[in-house]
Amino acid sequence: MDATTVTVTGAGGQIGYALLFRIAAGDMLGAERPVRLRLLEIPQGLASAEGAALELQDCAFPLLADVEITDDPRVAFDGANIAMLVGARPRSAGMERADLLAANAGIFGPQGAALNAAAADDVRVVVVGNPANTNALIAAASAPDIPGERFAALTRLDHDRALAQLAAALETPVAALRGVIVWGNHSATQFPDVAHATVAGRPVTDALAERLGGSAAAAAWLDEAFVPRVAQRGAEIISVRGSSSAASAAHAAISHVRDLVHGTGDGWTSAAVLSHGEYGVPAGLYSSAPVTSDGTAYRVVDGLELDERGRARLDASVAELVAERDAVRALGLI
Ligand code: NAX
Repeated sequence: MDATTVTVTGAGGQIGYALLFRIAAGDMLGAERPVRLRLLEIPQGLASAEGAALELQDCAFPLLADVEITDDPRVAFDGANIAMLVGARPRSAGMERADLLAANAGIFGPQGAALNAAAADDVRVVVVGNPANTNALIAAASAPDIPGERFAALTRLDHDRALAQLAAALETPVAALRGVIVWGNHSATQFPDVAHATVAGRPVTDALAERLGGSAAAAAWLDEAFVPRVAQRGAEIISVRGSSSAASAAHAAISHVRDLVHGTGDGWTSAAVLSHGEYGVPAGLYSSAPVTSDGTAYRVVDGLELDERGRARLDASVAELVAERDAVRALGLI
């Protein structure tokens, strides 16, 4: 079987360290598929990526065909079938939102252009680095020859966090849950939605109402406990662990690509994909939605009902995405 070229940016960082070994082990593309890893770093991060490459070698992974490390995006994306854009500029003290967007446009614009010039015809891109949705927008805008549907921003971690919180509240295995959705931006405005979710085939809202003593109590738990817990879980991890989510983010990125290339089967998952206007989200934004894949691309599951509460929450998150897009436009970055 031909090797698949997987490019990981920010490969010397903590998510990179949790990601590379699982890709090389076959967790993402399958136990039959050889992989060629291309690791992109900035000069200060090269030594860390080189160290990870030495350890990859020491694992003697049967599927790992090759590892190349570079600080040149054109080299890193040469022939890339899968591009995982993890490296980003974090917010530093005193940085305004416009500065953060501009700094990241300075990363994701050139990377989009390099993807456009060098990647394989079938390239699929997932953006992990924050602000992920708008970074995906910038990268896609800089890659005019690559269909915008090939880009996505990761909201699978939010989706998995929502599943885990529900499973804990209902004292049920995660495997019994279906139909959770994360809408909007990968930020505190995201909307983890259970309106279509089921537990062992039964509406989650009914199961919650039974457990919590009525539908008003269930609605209050969703608004006051569930949604904020999921949306602010990243901050909770930082406060407990002392650094941001790494292994769980890497796992979510692996799951995102695995389900994209192997298909979602009979369920859906969540990813921030290019909007064509579904659910009133302005076309051209990358907004999280329920998605399925047949093994070629993620597509939005259209036609689900959004109640008034859901509509308001999605609108608020989309307003934030519109503001980010407008700020990037005002800076002449897209
Ligand atoms: P680290 O700071 O550990 O690693 C980032 C790495 O990226 C560093 O080694 C840095 O040298 C490298 N880098 C910076 N600019 C680069 C460039 N232009 N080209 C190539 N590499 C570059 O951060 P880590 O914890 O790995 O997080 C990476 C990104 O993921 C951050 O933006 C973070 O906010 C984001 N996250 C996104 C999540 C999601 O669900 N979408 C969840 C986890 C995480 O917060």
